[in-house]
Amino acid sequence: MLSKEQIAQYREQGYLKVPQLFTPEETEELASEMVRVIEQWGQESIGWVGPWRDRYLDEEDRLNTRAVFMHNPHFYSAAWGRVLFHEAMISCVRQLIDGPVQWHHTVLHAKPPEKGTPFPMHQDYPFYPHDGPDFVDCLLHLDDTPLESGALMVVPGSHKQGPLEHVLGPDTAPHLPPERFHPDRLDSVAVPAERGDMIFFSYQTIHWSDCNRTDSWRKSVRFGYHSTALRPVGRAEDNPHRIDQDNVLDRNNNIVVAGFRDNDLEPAAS
Ligand SMILES: O=C(O)CCC(=O)C(=O)O
Repeated sequence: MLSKEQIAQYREQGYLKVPQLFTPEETEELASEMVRVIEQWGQESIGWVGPWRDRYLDEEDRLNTRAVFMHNPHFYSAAWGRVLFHEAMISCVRQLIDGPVQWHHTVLHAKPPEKGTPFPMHQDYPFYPHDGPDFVDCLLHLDDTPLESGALMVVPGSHKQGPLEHVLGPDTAPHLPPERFHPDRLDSVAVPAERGDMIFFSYQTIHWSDCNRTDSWRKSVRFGYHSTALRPVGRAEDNPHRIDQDNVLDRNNNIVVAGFRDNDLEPAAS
């Protein structure tokens, strides 16, 4: 259970760290299963691409950072399927957003030692826009994550501005224009964490993180959950997150993890 103060912090600041939300045993199982998933199915890349790299990295690092991203670890590991219903995590999410809750995504962001990629300032909203604010990202730390390993940095209170215009396009990950939104221009606070800690943040909170310069991996997994009342917006016809015209619910991410989804959809036109 979150305290009133913790809930108030999330509402005011747009983020909240809950130390040791996962027990050491739970984290150990998830971390070792994730290493197995990475070893068998993972692929290294340089990380997010785009013009932002010129503004965040020196010439040598621009092409040499490393990252492993992995969507849907439950495709490979039952432990990662069970965790979607993790009682302590879901009970926190229930306190942060109204009504029944549905799972939206699970994604690993792993920064390998020494050259682990940074992330530019951005909101998560443009990655999966929906028609309301009740969308919580939950970042589970599978490793100790001190500042030097590229800990999460957030801009407190930035979620209150709502969705901001991002640099978009086929050759870039969505990011905020660096002329206005850059760590040199906009203050942010570091949220270092330990293995088993979880950081909750609104998908409208501006955040970023630096390179991992340590000699250890920095792996974290983001779960996205939202109110069942939210609908995806601004998605193309063929986008899997789009609600089907025949009132069939989203096929890919319609797992209700808390409460009951009432049928409030318009009847299909015959
Ligand atoms: O893991 C991080 O440091 C940041 C990842 C990120 O930007 C995100 O989860 O949207």
